[in-house]
Amino acid sequence: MKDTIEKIFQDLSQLKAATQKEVEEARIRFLGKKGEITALMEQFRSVAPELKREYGQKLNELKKEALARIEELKAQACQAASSDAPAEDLTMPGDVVPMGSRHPVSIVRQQIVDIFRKFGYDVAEGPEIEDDYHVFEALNFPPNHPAREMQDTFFVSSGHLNPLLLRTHTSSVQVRTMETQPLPIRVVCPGRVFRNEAISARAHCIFHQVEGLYIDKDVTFADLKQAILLFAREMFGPETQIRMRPSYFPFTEPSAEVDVSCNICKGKGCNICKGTGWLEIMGCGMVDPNVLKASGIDPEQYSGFAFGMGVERIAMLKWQVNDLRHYFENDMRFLAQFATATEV
Ligand code: 2NL
Repeated sequence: MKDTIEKIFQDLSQLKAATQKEVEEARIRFLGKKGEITALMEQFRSVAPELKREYGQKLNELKKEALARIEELKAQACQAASSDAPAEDLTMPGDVVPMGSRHPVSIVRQQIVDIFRKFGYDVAEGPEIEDDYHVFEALNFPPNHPAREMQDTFFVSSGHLNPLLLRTHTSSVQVRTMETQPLPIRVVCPGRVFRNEAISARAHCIFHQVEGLYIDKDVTFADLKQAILLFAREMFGPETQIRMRPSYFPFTEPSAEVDVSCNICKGKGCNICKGTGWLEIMGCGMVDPNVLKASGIDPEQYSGFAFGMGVERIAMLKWQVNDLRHYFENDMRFLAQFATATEV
């Protein structure tokens, strides 16, 4: 046994293992279940009692030595493995990270809002889930108006007195502004709106609106016309002309649709303006006295105008996009065309 111990000491001192695998093999050879040192430990049980002390010490030393040697070889193998890996080539070109850009609807929404901010309007936002009162009742919709039907509006709850629904316009935010803010009011309300409509090239069940409201003493239709003209020239260029056609909304009286002169054909008539020379951009009107009254404003003392436009529609005119669905499909080939240095 003594000789075997000496022999293993010697083997350990000459032991070589270059890789992790070889180190593991060496560990198994000496210390595994059937390893050489493990076998000696077994034999030790039958050693004569007077020799137990001497052999016990030697065996312990041997085991310690084996463990230390294997640790040493393991560390060397680890180091070799990492220094063998090919060095990073610091001259390689970096990964190309594609530059993101704002969504075209977001760019146009911001442009519209910025123009009105320049005119002194505040910006207000409000909840997308609203109640019947703020979307319809306070805006002078008659009780059986078709917009209040399931076919036109997404209902969230069926409570028959004041059901919750997805707002069909951002006028509800202006109603909340009239209820809470001091007069005069000058506000624009951008946001998502929802209508229960079949999706087509010209309609979508979710779209974006910017509505505006101005209430003060002696606000007239002439003020409305001038505000819209200035907006149109900021948005579509200084040569832009506007025209108004009579229309109807429950919340304004009188009401009008606004067209801008087609800046593609300069009024001559093209396929964008369908040969008319005009493009419809928004609806507007003088706030109906019933709407002012409902929110606690005296229509004898105050008057106001309001307007509303679809952001996707303005974006379609601005970039001559012929199908609304492009704005919702998130096809990178479409979206990447709107990246510009000033707008990202
Ligand atoms: C359109 C037409 C419009 C309004 C929105 C409004 C809001 C209040 C009171 C009165 Cl609180 N009116 N908003 C007025 C006229 C037209 O939108 O075609 N939008 C896409």
